[in-house]
Amino acid sequence: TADKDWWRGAVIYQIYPRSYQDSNGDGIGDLKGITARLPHVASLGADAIWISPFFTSPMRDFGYDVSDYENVDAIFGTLVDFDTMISEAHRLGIRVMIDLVISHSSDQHPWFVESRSSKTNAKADWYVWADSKPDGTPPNNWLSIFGGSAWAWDPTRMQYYMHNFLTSQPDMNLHNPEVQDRLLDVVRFWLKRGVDGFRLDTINFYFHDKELRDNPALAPERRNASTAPAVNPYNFQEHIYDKNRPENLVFLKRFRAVLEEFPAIAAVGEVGDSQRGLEIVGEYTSGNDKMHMCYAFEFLAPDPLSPERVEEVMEDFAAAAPDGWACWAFSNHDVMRHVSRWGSLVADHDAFAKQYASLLMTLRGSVCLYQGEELGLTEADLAYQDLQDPYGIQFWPEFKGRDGCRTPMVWDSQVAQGGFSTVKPWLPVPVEHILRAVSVQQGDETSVLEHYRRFLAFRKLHPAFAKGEIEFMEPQEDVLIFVREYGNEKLLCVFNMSAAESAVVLPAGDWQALTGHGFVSNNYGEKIDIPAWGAYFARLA
Ligand code: TEU
Ligand code: CA
Repeated sequence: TADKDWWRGAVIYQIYPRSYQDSNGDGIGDLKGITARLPHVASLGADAIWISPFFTSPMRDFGYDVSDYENVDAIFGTLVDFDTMISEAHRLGIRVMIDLVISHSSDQHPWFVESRSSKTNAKADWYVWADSKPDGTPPNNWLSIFGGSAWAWDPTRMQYYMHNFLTSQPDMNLHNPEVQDRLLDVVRFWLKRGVDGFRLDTINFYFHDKELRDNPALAPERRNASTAPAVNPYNFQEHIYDKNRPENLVFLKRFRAVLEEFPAIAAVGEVGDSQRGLEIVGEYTSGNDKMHMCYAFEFLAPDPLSPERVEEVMEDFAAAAPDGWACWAFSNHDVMRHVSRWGSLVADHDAFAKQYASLLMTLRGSVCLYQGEELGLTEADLAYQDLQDPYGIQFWPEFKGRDGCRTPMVWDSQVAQGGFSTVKPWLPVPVEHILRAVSVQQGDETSVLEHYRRFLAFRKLHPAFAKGEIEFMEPQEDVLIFVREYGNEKLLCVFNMSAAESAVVLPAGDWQALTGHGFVSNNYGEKIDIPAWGAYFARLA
């Protein structure tokens, strides 16, 4: 597998290991469980998996707080289980990307334990430490995304340390070259074990302003309510000093050079920024000497996708970075599942889920799918007592947190817990999910699952979808129309993004139908009637 460019246009299937498959009856998913379910990923046609963190962790943020970067948490298994998982994935033709969470570590990490022990220890400068203001308050106005100041007081050092997320997630000081070197060794550790790439958590948070300047307030007219809910004061600041620093570009080049020591490795960065997300994705991916690809939160936002919004996001990105590369996703482990987020009022749930599946599969860029999306799963409606996510517990009930998209995968409608576990799982399995289990949809040509399989194959068959130029036509009512072009192939894509049938005039040309869904007809002319949530694809003869 020496295809260095495999990532360009790839479909990456995200696995949240706690919730994929429990193999030992403790109610929590694990690596052996993932290995057992890899044939499902292969049958879907995904090119790679991205596994959310499985490293040793006190699990305050469910693995996004790492206390040993070079080991597997006992709850998930062992390094031997990891090796078995990789070889099985490779045998099935699936590449493996792992989640690198190096902007912060756990406060239980020995590096932080040492760093906080004094101002003079060997790792004293490995984290972001600062004195209080004369009146004892934190050094500046930086905020934590999970609530409150970004600074926590340490009574031993008599200083504050910085944390962008939980107080148990202290921010590492990447200005220190020793820290960079050690983290790049972590990267080599996993590359030697055979991984094919990384997802880089909070990649734009790596560096902070050394002068610790206050972030300016964000002018109300610049607030983006759709990507940054007003319930969180974090969204009232312009984040120009606590993240998005220029030093990061230099570090990302160093990081990339390490990847280049190994064959055919790829990295996707997570850019969390509600104002400049696409621009930053452009900065980090242009030149193909930093990140291979990144994702921002534009399509992970609460706003329903109108034809105009799809065009705006795709064109803004192209303008920000003509040679950059995006990775699009509609769902992940941090946001409400998109069929609930955008389609809560839609009567024909399956048609809606299929529509968005085919849209995602025909966009220029790479793609991340989130486990359960291929089943059309809805956001689970959990009670407060069921919550595990500290973010949800903090902002309940205005924001319900991220547990609703993290409930267990459903495999088999005939057994308890949908086949995920033999005991009560760490989060409940919603009854309505059982009706959408893999066993129910498998082999049913009308199912959402079979639709995903068909459209992953369709995307692979026509490289114009992943790589071609994209040209938007004027939307007709709520119908999104674009043309994709690559080599000799020109493809027309038409999506009715509404609950009403629409008559659409096709652009001039001898369009020959390839496929469609939501309707059965072979009588395509220059005008087609396209039903609610239907789609149509044709190729220029
Ligand atoms: O998320 C970073 C991030 O920006 C999130 O705060 C995101 O905005 C939020 O979850 C949306 O609801 C990454 C991980 O994906 C997330 O699971 C971790 O909690 C976070 O980093 C800290 O490591
Ligand atoms: Ca388990």
